Amino acid sequence: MTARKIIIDTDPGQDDAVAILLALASPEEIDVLGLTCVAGNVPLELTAKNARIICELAGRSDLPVFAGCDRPLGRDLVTAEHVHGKTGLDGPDLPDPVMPLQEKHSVDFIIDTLREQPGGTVTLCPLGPLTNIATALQRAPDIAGKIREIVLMGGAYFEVGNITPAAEFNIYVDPQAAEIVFKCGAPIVVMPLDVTHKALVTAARNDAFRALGTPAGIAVAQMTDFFERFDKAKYGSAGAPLHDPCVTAYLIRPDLFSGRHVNVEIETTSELTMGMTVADWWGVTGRDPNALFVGDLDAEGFFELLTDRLSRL
Ligand SMILES: [Ca+2]
Repeated sequence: MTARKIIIDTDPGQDDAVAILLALASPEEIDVLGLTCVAGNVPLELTAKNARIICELAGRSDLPVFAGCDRPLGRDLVTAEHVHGKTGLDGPDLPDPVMPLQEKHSVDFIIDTLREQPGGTVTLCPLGPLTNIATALQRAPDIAGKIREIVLMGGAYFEVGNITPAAEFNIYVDPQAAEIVFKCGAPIVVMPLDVTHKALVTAARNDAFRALGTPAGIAVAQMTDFFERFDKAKYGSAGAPLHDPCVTAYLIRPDLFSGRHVNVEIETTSELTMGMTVADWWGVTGRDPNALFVGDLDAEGFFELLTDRLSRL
């Protein structure tokens, strides 16, 4: 099997960091062409910095990192320092990055890469608001047919929202962008809260990361220590959900996940339910399926994979 070429579009974020580390630790399955940063959990300046901190933690200062859109298409930016801390990567004490940020804009990198690579070979992996991806699709509609697959973290249906009662954070921040992406015609796999809330870092699982004794393992344990306080208090759960790593784990072990091909529409007008992912799970609308909406995962298998791969870094 040849490694799958991907672009990770990201707003790190501790869980973005773990998703990126998992990808970089898995070169047999995943060939990361670049990281494109977007405003989301924290403003763009910080996500572009955090992405480089993570690359350097993984020993990959050679990887191109791009800055992209600093605000949603049609709304003011909403951030999530209440979850991720002031830096977006609170928890471990990691050094400022030395590697440069690329001069090219994230959107241009996405467009150029999809045009330069053979059609159907590049997978997009959005881990934040969909602003960069939607902007690329708007500016260069020809790229939609060249995308192998979009595997994204976002949305919620049975689990309902986390930033509002109806909406998940990534989709809520830029619902107009999400609508463009879900209507673009490329194959889409969605990791909604329905599945990511089952990827819980329990104390034993976090101890396993820490016990790796490597800089990456210890940093991941410290990141989880930081953001689990929020989730434990909010949900009363046994630990924090690792949202974004579901995306990169799916690329390595799709057999760990299960879901349904359904129609997903995005609410873009109602202030009450803005950003809701209306998933036609029961097929009641007659609207054509446009996404694989994932609902379950083998959590033990997921954490075994993650711990094993992190041990390589
Ligand atoms: Ca994210």
